[in-house]
Amino acid sequence: MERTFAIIKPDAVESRLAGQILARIEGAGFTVRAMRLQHLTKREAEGFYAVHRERPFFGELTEFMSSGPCVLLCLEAPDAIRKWRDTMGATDPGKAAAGTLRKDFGKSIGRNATHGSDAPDTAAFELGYFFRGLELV
Ligand code: 3AN
Repeated sequence: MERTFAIIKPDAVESRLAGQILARIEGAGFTVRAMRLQHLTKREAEGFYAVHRERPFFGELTEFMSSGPCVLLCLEAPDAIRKWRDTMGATDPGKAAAGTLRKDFGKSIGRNATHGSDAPDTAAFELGYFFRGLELV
């Protein structure tokens, strides 16, 4: 079993798509191990995306991620990190494969409905950034 960190981003929550996305998560075979609705501050979003600090879209990204509540999730499944990336689809919804969450629910490369860790080390950092050990038992 493996765990990964996922976010249902503010665009999807605002559009009342969180329930549909959660149904797709469970339908794909993930177990939800932790979940919380949270409106991030700009500073919290900047800390989360610190690896992207030098990217030209860092300001836009952190503004957007702190623009409204999102759903924070710990998902568990065999090969969860890769499986969740496959379920989300490509970063740009215009390039995402048919049947993926970003294809179906994403609006643009920034407003792309969901986030997922890209490797075991980032999953560990991201889960630890948002969830206490007690919430992940
Ligand atoms: P992914 O989330 O698929 O791993 P990355 O690591 O390329 O994608 O991008 C990190 C975050 O930055 C994503 N949440 C994505 O929505 C956002 N992002 C990527 N490129 C742009 C862009 N050109 N403009 C705005 N936001 C972007």
